[in-house]
Amino acid sequence: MRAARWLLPLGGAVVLVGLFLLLRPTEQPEPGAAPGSTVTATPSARPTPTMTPTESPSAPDALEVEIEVEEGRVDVEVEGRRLPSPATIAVNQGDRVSLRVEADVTDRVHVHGYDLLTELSRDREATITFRANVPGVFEIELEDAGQPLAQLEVRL
Ligand SMILES: [Cu+2]
Repeated sequence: MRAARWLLPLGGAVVLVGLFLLLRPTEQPEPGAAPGSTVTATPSARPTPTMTPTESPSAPDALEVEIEVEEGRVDVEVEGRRLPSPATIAVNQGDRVSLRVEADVTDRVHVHGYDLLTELSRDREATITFRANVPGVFEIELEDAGQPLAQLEVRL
């Protein structure tokens, strides 16, 4: 019976210490990890999506196509390489194409589908630069003579 008397206050002390230890850790995280840190984190989340110089109009990455018409004969070169005739100029959708046509006649160059029309003559070559956005196969022709120069194939 004596032992029980000792145990009672001792047990009370253990409970108090236990409560103290339980309460301490719950109080610590509250002020520390609180709303302050989450609020300051969000504003810097998406910065500077403005620096993309890809759509410059003077982009030098255009595919160079040269067409030469002489005495009815047509030569087509892409990036300096001669295509077998009749020529099919294959590009990927979205490519920029720089088309230069020289001829010994006065006529107009017509890029079908894109409906681009440019005059040319013996002393004046035609230059047509465009972005091949429309997929398909289109004729490039000397409009007035009705003479096909090449097919333009725009692949997806
Ligand atoms: Cu035409």
